[in-house]
Amino acid sequence: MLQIAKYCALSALLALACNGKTIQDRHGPRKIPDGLMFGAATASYQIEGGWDADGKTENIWDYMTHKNPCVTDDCLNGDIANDSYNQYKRDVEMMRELGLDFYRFSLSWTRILPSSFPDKINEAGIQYYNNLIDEMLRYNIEPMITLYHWDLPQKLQEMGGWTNPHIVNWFADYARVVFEHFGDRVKYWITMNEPREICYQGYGDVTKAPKLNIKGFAEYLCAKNLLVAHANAYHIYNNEFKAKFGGVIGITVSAHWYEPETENDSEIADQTMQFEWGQYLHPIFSESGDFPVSMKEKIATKSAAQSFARSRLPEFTADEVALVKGSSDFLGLNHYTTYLVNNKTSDINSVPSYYDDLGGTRYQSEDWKAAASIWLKEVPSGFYNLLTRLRNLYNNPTIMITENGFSTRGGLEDDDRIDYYVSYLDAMLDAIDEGSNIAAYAAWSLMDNFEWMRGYTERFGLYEVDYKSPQRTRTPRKSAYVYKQIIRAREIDYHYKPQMTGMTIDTRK
Ligand code: GBH
Repeated sequence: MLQIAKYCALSALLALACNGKTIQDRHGPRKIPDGLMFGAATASYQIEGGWDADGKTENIWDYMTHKNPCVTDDCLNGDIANDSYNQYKRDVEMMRELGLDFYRFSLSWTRILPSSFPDKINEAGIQYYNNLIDEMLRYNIEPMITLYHWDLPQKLQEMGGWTNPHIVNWFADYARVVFEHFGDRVKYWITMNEPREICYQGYGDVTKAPKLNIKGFAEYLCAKNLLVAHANAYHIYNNEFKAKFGGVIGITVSAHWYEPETENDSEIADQTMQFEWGQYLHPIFSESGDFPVSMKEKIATKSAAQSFARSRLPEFTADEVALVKGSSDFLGLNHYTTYLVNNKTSDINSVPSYYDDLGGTRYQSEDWKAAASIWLKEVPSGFYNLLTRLRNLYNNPTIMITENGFSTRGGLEDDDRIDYYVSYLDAMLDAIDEGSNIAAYAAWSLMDNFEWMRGYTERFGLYEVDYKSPQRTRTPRKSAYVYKQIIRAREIDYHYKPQMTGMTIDTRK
């Protein structure tokens, strides 16, 4: 079978020429290897609502959107969102319709621990997650839980949040409560969703809560503390729960592929990847541990030239390097898109800052098919290239694709989303054929949800959500029928045309 995506991977130019052709050029259906699990993902603040229900207290997204509603594009927030706090049975019904093997969702810290700490455990919060987990298990759908998907307790933020080194204990205490309550039934754990987005966007920029914008400092303090906090949770699970329950635990990073514009740009492309995702993966998955050497050197050199007394990137102690190294049973990967990179240093970066420390310029080609989100273009060859790079860099780790997806402005006929999913799955199968060890794939998202600063203006769902209806009625899009067919047939049929009527529950479940 001709594997177009592979040839498209050769250069940025070829990628432009090849992108989008993959599907038409295929003939017969393509088999999915046995054992690969299919799922869909969501996150607590994006779907639950019930922001102050039954004892839950404010997190940083509640606080920020209440204080300044128009911080989001549509001035809306997650107070009600998809009302999954009440509609969870419908959510599980959708998982059954799709025939999912697993569902990835996250827990709201302040729903479980209203004081942020384990002095008071909120039984109503525990009950909600027990109900959801038990409903899923009734139908053989594996829960995959993310402990932290961005909704930090506001109280902890007021004490510095991820920049306060004490958070490594606060997070560990929260994690232990979670494992104690749900560990008997949940076998897949993710500590953090997307450290770079937490630290850079929230602390070094204004594109996520808490919008701290302390550039060139706060994002690096956050990175170090977050990695130690993650490692603490990993070791708690390993030492206190694993023998009893037998699950696995890892971390999820977001990783774009960065394609050098010309041969002369390959070094800056590599460094961009070291800054963007190597910063979090190298300490855990490399042989040596610690932040990537090139990153440490770049920031130390800049810091010295700027007359700082020490590098703005904090150092790990030898004990911390050892604690963090190897602290993941698998590599959780969120992948959406690709950028081109060149050496031209942009002078719009403030000094000091993460982007000034890194250098170079990133952009996307106008020829790539665009999603509704400004940052998201369809480049399946980038997925193949990224998976190949991760296989080679980190000794072929077990990878769980914990998010992949495409945004529209809404509507049930989402052929662009279908095209994206099919071509990205195809690229993933190319990497598997060459030896990548991929255990799971989750679509982002099960349903439309609160898209952070974009509010409800961008839609990622396999199911459309009607935000005007009190029940937040969910309706399958065309892509839901296609995803269901891929899971049921365990093959990609490039010519499958769904009827889009009579969504039923797969009898297998
Ligand atoms: C995921 O991040 C999140 O885990 C998920 O919660 C979210 O709903 C989903 O993406 C869709 O966005 O605004 O121009 O600064 C994906 C990685 C990296 C994508 C940062 C958005 C922001 C670009 N994200 N990027 S910009």
